[in-house]
Amino acid sequence: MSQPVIITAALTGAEVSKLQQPALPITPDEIALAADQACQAGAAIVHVHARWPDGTPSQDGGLYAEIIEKIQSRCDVIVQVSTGGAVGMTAHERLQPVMCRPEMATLSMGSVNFGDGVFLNEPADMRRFLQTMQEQEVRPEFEIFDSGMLSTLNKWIKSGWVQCPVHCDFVLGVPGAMAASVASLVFLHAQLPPESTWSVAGMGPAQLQLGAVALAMGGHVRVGFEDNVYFRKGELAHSNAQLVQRMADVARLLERPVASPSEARSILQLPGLPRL
Ligand code: KMH
Ligand code: ZN
Repeated sequence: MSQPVIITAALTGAEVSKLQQPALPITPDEIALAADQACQAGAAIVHVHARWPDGTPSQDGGLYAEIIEKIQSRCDVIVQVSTGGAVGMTAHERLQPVMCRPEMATLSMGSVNFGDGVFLNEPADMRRFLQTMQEQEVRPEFEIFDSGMLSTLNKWIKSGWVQCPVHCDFVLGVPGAMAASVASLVFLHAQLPPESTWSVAGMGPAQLQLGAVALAMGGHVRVGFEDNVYFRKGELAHSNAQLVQRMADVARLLERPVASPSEARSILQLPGLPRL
């Protein structure tokens, strides 16, 4: 039997608006409900961004604490907070959710153009993010938007700052970053550190297409409104759970069982809850 696939649901993101996707979860209650529904549909991890009630992206620690508590009171899903936040936020602002000690947090491995903006990740800030995650025992998911970012991660491993195995997420198709193509995925996959686990987050239609490729390659998959608001061309998805459910169905067709949160913890070697 093939290894179970970990499906991550990226529920909200920092860029998508309710105008683009009316079902976008914004408040802590909406995010917790969306996390629960995504978990029931097969997500083992939820990637969380917070928003203020008017939809503005926020990295406020109190808001994240409320979201995490509400998610955990509903289901056992692994909570992965964003430290990417939104373009233009300071590193100090972005790091706040790590202090809530979730099981996982993202760590973007370099700077990249991001649409009309620049997603800035200075080396000293990245090191501080890593150190804080290590101190707080929060497992990083290394976000790779371009190939130089994977070279940097390999250098960190060589320097002994990071121990293998690591978990990477290839974020493909952001305008300004690496294309959402099979060639990109295969190229990056060949440079992964030994024993790594990895997932792919394809933007737009590539969410389904590269997700299917990752399933065939033995990788894991991220779906959800942060990266794609459509179910198919011209038809909005009606929930994050719908996108998770479809990927879970494709996985089963390809004979990849869908990992529960506890199976995902064992694949990723996470110590598990409780965290206090
Ligand atoms: N919103 C992007 C600028 C992350 O969550 O860590 C960065 C991002 C990455 O979404
Ligand atoms: Zn994100």
